Amino acid sequence: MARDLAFDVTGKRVTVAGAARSGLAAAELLARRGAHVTLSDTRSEAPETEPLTRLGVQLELGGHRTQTFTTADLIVLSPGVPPEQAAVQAARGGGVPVIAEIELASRWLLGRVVAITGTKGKSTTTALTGRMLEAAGFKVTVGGNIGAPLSAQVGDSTPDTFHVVEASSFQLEQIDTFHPWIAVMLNFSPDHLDRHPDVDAYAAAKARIFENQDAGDFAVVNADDPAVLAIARRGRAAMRPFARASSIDHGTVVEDGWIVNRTRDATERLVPLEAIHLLGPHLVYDVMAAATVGAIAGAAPTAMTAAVNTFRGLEHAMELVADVRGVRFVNDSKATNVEAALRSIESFDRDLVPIIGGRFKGGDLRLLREPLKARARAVVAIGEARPLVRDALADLIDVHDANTFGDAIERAYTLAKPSGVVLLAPACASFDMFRDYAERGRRFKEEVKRISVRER
Ligand code: UMA
Repeated sequence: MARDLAFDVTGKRVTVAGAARSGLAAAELLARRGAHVTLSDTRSEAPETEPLTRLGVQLELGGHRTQTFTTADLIVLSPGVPPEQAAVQAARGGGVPVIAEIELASRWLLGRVVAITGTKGKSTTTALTGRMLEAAGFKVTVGGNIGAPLSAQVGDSTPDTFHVVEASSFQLEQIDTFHPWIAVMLNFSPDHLDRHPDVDAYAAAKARIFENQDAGDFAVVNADDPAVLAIARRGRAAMRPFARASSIDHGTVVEDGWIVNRTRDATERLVPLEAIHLLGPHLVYDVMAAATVGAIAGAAPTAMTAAVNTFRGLEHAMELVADVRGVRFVNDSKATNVEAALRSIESFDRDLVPIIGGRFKGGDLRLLREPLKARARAVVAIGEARPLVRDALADLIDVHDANTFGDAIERAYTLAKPSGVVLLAPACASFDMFRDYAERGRRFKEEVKRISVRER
């Protein structure tokens, strides 16, 4: 499905904002397609741009110069660059188009796009969908907000490729023609309120995933989540719901221990629940969403089941790290919002010691009160959000402040002995202490390894 073969940047001046993963890939793609590219970043330290310099990409460091933006023919934003800032606004005001990196890449893709969004579970669903389609023998690329930026995948795109793309609100906010054949919305709850002005703006950004779809496309939506249904109803694509709690007469449901595709006159078995080896019952939804995509794409149930059977989950997403003298350590560093932490906490019955905190992004930490009361021995609070965690929970449950991340893990281990679970489920972003959630998760695993060696 060719997007816009007429889209031509030859000889055009293009400014790319943000010189990290997305920006570097976009700049390289643009330069290879003949554009005069300036890569602009607020940082002063130069990134690794040797191949780009050879392609003629100009580097502008230490801030976004308004002139670099207002004199461009096109601006491409990395997802982490807020579009409200002065240089971008000045250019937009002067009629310069501003697009997201996934929008740029999608204009040159030859294959079909399967885009996956939601507040929680995007990465797991994206990775699993990729595995299922691969197991079924299709040509697949996987990326976007997870792994390689979409711009890095344009070179591999052929008409029979499925591009499985994790799409965040930051990326969707700046699309224009981005047109998924299948768009998946897993769930919706408040998140990223440090970047979006309010929940409505966050929802509006997410809703854009359906915006360019038409009747030949599919919207795979969680029918147990009323917010998702409300957003998806505005679209034109054929609805393919999945649900566990609500009763639906067609779509993907669980029946007799199987994920099945129910139509008005038949039921097809897709994947048995016993093939799922993931910690956390909420992950069944992610498998249902992936199986729905697989069924639409024509993947055989046996291939999908084989992919699920060998899928042990993603790093930093309910990752079982170690069992140290009866205490289990679980890394859910990707639980960067309250809703995600809630699901993570609800995956355990008792003797839980969650580590919560970091940079608060909004949401209501008090939603954790009842689930914690029922199953946690204590909470260890970390980072900038310590006072917020204490205010939300301390009258109901012991809250221990930790000064360093290492202290937090030691303290949680002591509290969880002899047979509890130490769960890193921060409900917050990591940026007050770490580069990103992945670095936080890796540090957690290093500390656990140190404890495990010591306790041998
Ligand atoms: N920068 C500017 N101007 C600004 C702000 C930042 O120049 O106003 C510069 C920074 O100095 C830095 C660069 O922009 O050099 C960072 O850009 P970026 O934050 O977009 O980082 P990338 O490495 O390009 O990563 C982005 C996504 N990051 C974000 O959405 C914040 C990655 O998602 C994604 O994997 C990658 O593109 C490839 O597509 C990460 C993420 O945390 C995993 N996503 C959020 C989430 O999952 O919750 C949405």
